[in-house]
Amino acid sequence: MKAVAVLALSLMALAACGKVEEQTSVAASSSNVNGIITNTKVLMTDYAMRAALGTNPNTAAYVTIKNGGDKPETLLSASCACAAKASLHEMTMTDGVMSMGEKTGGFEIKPGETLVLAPGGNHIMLEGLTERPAEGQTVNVTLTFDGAGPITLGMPVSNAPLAKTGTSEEHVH
Ligand SMILES: [Cu+2]
Repeated sequence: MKAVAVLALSLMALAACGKVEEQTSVAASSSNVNGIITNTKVLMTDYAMRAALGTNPNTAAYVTIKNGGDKPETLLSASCACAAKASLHEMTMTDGVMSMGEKTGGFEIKPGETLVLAPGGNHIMLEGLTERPAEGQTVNVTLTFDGAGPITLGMPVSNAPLAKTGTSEEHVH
């Protein structure tokens, strides 16, 4: 019961996009990967969309992108038919207060480097949802790069995107 309560609390905290919680560090080792998509130079893993919560008009999507090419690659923009507006959001800390805002010019990924957009950090912001993405659905999000061009990902929708499943907790005594 205790584990369930903690999970529920963390979901509530994460549902508000502007609030950052430290427990989201597990995102990098996600088991909620729907596949790997490679487009010559960029490798995308750990992509997912957070399910629409209640009447919240906004949600977020996440992806990890590795630049396997020999030139810098910039993620310029994102788009989704599911929302009136999709943008790249960056988390910044100012005077101890975390806030999010649009990343002007996009995210540059140098050769061999990896861009992580994950819960609690930088993310794809989806504002003015025109549908209500729900757990278990797949929603297309298109990412546009300066070199690799547009790449569309079928993102799995989850109430706890990129979170580990809870089954391993059963072994704790
Ligand atoms: Cu945001």
